[in-house]
Amino acid sequence: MKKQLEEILAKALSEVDTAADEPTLKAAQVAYLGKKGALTAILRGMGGLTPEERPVIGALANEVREKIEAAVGAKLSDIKAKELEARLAKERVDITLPANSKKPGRLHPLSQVEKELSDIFVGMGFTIAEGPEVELAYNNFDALNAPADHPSRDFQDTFYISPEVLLRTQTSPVQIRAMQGKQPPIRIISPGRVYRCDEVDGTHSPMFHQLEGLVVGKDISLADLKGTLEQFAKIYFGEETRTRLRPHNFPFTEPSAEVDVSCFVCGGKGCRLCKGEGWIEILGAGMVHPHVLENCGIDPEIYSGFAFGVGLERVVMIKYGIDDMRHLYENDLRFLSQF
Ligand code: 2NM
Repeated sequence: MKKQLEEILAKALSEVDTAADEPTLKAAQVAYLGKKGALTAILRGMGGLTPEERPVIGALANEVREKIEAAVGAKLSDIKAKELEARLAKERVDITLPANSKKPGRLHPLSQVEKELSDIFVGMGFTIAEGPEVELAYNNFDALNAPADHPSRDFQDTFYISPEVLLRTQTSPVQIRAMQGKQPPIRIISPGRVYRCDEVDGTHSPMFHQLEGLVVGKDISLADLKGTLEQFAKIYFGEETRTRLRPHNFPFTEPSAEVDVSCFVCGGKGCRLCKGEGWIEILGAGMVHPHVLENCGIDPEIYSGFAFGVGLERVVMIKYGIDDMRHLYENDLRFLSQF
């Protein structure tokens, strides 16, 4: 019987040792230590032993059981550790791989320029004002001193909704609303969409964008206008930029001017961008006409003001050398992703 026990121990230890996974190990455990196992069968047969043999074989059988149990326990931890190791190796994440990058979106170049210009004027103390794109003809024309027979009022140039209501042709009605609602001092800019009944071509669109500015207060002079626009031009186009005013005519300003900046590409020598002129026209401006102030309930004997307007499409096209305005509206990512 002793020999049998020793054989069982040897076989059990070898089976436990070669078990590669938990089910095989459990099967070996049951085969030797289970109710119908080999060791249990031996213990059951101990009734036929002599009283001298019984304690010796009993002790040996216990020893064998303990050894098998210990071996099963050790092997189980071993298998668990190996399984964990395999899982960790399989699920390993390589944190040195570059991230799956998502390309962020961006603002349309028109919106970028609108923001750049707005930021400069906000930095000078201007507040951003907004108003409706569907406007009263009064705010768009009459209050701005445009006589009933002024060519800009022509049905051919303006989208009328009714004789009294239209799509604004400039953002000046926003300034009119500001002056109607408040006594000076006023210092606002009004960026936004405007509409004119134009055929689409490389330099025209029935919808485009403007940014206008208005300052009204006591003793506001042409010097303030020139100084403000000069400062703006230096910030936007570079410190060396010079500015000049050329006489012009608008119904809502007197005097009126077109404003040129020295070419930021050639510095004034003459190049392709400025067409050999050395200057680039960038703004319209002037001193607010006394009639306009009066129309808005502001006394022109006490207050004066200046105003200016810039076309944003024009600024974008000059800044980036874009030759056709239609690129700005076609939403072609091959174009837009360059900005
Ligand atoms: C321009 C050019 C010159 C202008 C005038 C006014 C107002 F309401 F004060 F009369 N707002 N904007 C103005 C003046 C606009 O755009 C080329």
